[in-house]
Amino acid sequence: EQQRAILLRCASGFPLPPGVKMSYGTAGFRAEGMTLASTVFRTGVLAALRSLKMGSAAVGLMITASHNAVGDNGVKVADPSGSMMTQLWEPFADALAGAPTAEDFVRVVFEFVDEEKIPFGVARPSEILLGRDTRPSGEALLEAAKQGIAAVVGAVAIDMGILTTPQLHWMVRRRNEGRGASEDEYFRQLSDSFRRLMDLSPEGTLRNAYDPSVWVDGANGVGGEKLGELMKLLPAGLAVHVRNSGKDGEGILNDGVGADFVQKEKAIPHGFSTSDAGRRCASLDGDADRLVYFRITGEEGRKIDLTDGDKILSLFSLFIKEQLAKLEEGGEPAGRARLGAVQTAYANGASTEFLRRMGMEVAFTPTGVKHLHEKASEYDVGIYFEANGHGTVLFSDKFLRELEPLNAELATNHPGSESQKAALRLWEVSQLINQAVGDALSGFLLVEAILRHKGWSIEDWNSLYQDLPSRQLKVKVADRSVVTTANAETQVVNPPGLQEAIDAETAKYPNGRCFIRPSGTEDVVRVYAEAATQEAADGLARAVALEVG
Ligand code: NG1
Ligand code: ZN
Repeated sequence: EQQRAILLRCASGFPLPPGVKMSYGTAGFRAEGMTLASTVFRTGVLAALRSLKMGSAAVGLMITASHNAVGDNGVKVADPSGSMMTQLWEPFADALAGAPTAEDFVRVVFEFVDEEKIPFGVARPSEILLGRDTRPSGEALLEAAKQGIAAVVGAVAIDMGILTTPQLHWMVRRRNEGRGASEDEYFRQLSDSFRRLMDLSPEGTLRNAYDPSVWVDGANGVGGEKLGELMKLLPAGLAVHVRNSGKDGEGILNDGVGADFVQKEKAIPHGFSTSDAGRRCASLDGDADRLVYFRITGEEGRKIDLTDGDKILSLFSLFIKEQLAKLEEGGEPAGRARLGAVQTAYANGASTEFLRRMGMEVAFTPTGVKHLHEKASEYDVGIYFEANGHGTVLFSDKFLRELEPLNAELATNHPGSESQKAALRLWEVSQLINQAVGDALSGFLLVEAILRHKGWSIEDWNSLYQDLPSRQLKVKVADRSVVTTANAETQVVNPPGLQEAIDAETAKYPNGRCFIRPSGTEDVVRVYAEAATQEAADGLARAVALEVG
């Protein structure tokens, strides 16, 4: 009863603005920053309840709108494992956020508490780790989250400061493993495993086209600054030049910069020019959970060669498969690990074909890392990437246990056999790459380590396969929720007749492929088309966009 009174009093301080309809979409709640205070307060309550439900394990609450405009903001919850909050709780999140009055809100909370048998008043405090990106609305929203957490008896907020999204997920996971979860430890783990991977590069590689200099577009967000800190710990042998780091005067968050811009527009971001032609460049998004590479071509009429998430997936798959093959040659059981790649319908068709030709198992899920992550965790080694550059590599406990004895042996038997070195490399990859969620900083270091290992330039990497020409469009509609899909979003179910119309358009184009789905983060329906030529892909996307809007 006391809890009910506290919640009611606190919630009354955060009324829902009229006309706001929130839904826990692809990546939490997103909206104009100033309209979000009520939603963030309520998400604070949600996070506290989630922790109570999970035996008071630490959970995370991140305030960010990723690649969206600087005026937007958003909020999402990380589960104790460090991954996205279970989808089973999303309907509750929607109900909480949508409750019209404070009284309704409290009623929804207590109905759910009963239903889920959430224990109030347990002895062990529930910890909610808080993070936010650099958006100006972040500070006030963080305060709202703290108040939401404070309104739940037994819950405590721990403010971890300004972070990348993957840093917060990493911290939550580490904290629940009973290991150090500070930012220093994050940087140390990444830089140590990167250094050891570099030390494991073969002596004389067949090719030697790797250039240690790389230029990184920080999207004027949190990633550039964090990369700057990480660089202080990196060994010589990698020269990182950060641009768009968000310092005063460098430009606006995600405005003509960042991974989303580079990938969707296939254009040169601000801060880069044709005088950078030929250089290996990378681009992070606003909260540093996406990574793409690009090379400015300097060719007439052509802006950049994009090396997207699909190519990162292909590079990681190739490297890991090679190391597993060495283990197998050495007669190690770990070499027979089940390796899988996970993609969405946005993956370029040429990447899927490349992976399959390489002998990879490829699975498809709907958009959103929560789906990809879950699928990838079914493999011994599961690699997932969205074309936009969000992804990581997941290692099962069973697989890591098989590697451990090999590592111990190597330590006492230097320099070790090829299979032992392969085991050690895979072990270091598992330490470097974020096991909680896709992480642009750790992904970046893994790309660099592999390119160096292979002695490859960005062109070598890019020529693994040629992308099929593609086009993505956004269509504004009155109500995007009228579009529903099935089969990993490749088929429209509603409105009736629309899929037939898309099929009819697609049939007009050789090698055509096209699908539409409502965005979970923006008020649009997305159209994706692929075809034999760029003109054809553009034409198909435009024709289908007309059917939609
Ligand atoms: P929506 O708006 O649902 O398409 C976008 C991305 C997702 C994912 C989320 C989270 C595309 C086509 N979609 O989702 O892949 O990254 O944002 O930020 O890039
Ligand atoms: Zn992001």
